[in-house]
Amino acid sequence: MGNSFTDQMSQDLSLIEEYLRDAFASEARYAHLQEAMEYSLLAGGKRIRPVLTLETCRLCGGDAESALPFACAVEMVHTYSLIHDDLPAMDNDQMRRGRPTNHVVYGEAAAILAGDALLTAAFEHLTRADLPAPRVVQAVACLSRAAGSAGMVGGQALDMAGESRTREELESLQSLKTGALISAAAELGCIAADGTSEQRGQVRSYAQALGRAFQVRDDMLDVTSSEEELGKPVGSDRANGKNTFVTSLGLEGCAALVERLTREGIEAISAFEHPDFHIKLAQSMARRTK
Ligand code: GRG
Repeated sequence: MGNSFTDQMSQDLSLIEEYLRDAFASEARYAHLQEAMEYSLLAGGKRIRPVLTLETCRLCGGDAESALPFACAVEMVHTYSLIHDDLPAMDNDQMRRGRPTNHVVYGEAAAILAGDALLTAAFEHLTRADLPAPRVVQAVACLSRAAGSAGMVGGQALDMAGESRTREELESLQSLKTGALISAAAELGCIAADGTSEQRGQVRSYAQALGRAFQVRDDMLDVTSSEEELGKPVGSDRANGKNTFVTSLGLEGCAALVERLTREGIEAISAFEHPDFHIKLAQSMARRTK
């Protein structure tokens, strides 16, 4: 595949950045609302979820660009979740994506509204895809389920409950809080391409393994990385007395688990004819340093 992983990734990233930059640019500006939305949405971020949508669409035989509104809708939901997660009532974090958090700059009320508006805009953007209506309906069903009480918000509620938990409980909390949206990102690509239910199952298995590895790696980086590298505070899990994969498995155990999950993900995606990008993505996620 040579350098084509990097080329493909930069091509996807330019499409995503351009779409996100334009998404609210021509809207009427109400107080600081749109500015606060764009402050977090355009602050960088790895864009793993929208890349997964575009590439999974391609993997299932579709035209990746047709999935761009789906891809960016997921990034809007993700950005809203970060803004709300950083609020004083939740994690009370001061830095995110290398800059002061949304509420630190715009105040709590504006940050809540920016998150609300990004969440609702995501669903409007799903409907903007130039795809047959039944696929758009499936996309709405997929994203709403993953983002809501049966997915990300449910996981966040468990996390906020703050009880000490076993490793199994931690796994199921994380699969809701982080895994559900990562899986939806990939499934939306399959939906855009009108993939078969068998393909959707394979894509889901890949994304679930990737999501689990992603979270374990995140816990490792909270211990081994720096605020400069991550763009957000480190050591916060330990400071908050949180039970993490590192506290239950140690760093070496975590590294082994990331390896195993990455292998599982690669196995699931290898059923496709051209899985090269997804394989490289899983490997680069396992080694990520931010
Ligand atoms: C507030 C409803 C609500 C949900 C919050 C996802 C989430 C749920 C909170 C984020 C807390 C957190 C740090 C989780 C660890 C894994 C994770 C989702 C990290 C952030 O995602 P990245 O690394 O971030 O993809 P970037 O900035 O690169 O997009």
